[in-house]
Amino acid sequence: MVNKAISLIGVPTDIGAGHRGASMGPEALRVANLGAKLSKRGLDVVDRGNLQGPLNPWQPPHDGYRHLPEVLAWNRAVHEAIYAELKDGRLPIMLGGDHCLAIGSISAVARHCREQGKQLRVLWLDAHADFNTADVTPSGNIHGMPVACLCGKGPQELVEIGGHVPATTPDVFRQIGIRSVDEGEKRLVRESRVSIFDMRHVDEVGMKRTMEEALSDVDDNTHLHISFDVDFLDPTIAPGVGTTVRGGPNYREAQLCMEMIADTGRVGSLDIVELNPAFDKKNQTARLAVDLVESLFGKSTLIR
Ligand code: B3U
Ligand code: MN
Ligand code: MN
Repeated sequence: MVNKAISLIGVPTDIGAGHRGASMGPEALRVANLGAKLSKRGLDVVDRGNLQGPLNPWQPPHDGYRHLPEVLAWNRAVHEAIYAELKDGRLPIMLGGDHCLAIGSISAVARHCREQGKQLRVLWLDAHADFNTADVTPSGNIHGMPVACLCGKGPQELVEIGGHVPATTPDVFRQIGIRSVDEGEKRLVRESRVSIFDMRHVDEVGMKRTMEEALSDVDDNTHLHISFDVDFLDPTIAPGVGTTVRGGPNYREAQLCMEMIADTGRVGSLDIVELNPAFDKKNQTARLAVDLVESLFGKSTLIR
């Protein structure tokens, strides 16, 4: 059974992104009624409001990283907030914000799992592998680097968030929906052996088999963390993100993906990131994200 005590934590920043606007993500998700929709499903939802951190100075990269001190400050705040909720026995949902914030959230989840003797699995739903390092990044944007950082490849201060280095290992990740990986990043991903179910795989075997494979070793001792980058979805249904990449899952594929994760009953924490209202139309992408999160928490189209 999924934990019914849910805490929403807004993290209004675009500090790691290549476009401004993901800082408005938390409010767009609230306007799309995320809290009320989950409450209606019988969940006990508390909105903790927003974390605070530095403004975006919009500077070019230094030594391969953009805004490293600010990214560090936001991620430290995220780590503490997410860890506190888990320690309190609650299920945190981080309302991003850009994907660099997953360094803080997942390092906190990993710390909690280590202390509780739980097996951590991270389902990384994204168009991108987010495995860049300073040496290979085309942009210096840290939202393209969180998986590498969590696996110990990155600037020391970020890699050390949460105290345990590395915070996680590549084998905890299952990446789904991937279709845009930079050249140098491809080599890193192959060397690290992160398990990737890219769109070619989804096209060939379908979402059903993809999810069966991605969830195959989930057991009663598994804590599932879902890191939902909204650019996972096809841009025709989800235009409200900074970096659209065509050829993503359509509505029904995305819905099945969420329903199959829900069926495990092992969801323990969630990030919703990269939603960018500045690129959206009438909040449709936020509303779609909320709809899919409802599926993740058990809303089902099943009749039988
Ligand atoms: N891989 C590119 C682009 C990118 C990564 N994540 C997003 N965009 N959202 C980079 O800049 O690292
Ligand atoms: Mn991402
Ligand atoms: Mn992405």
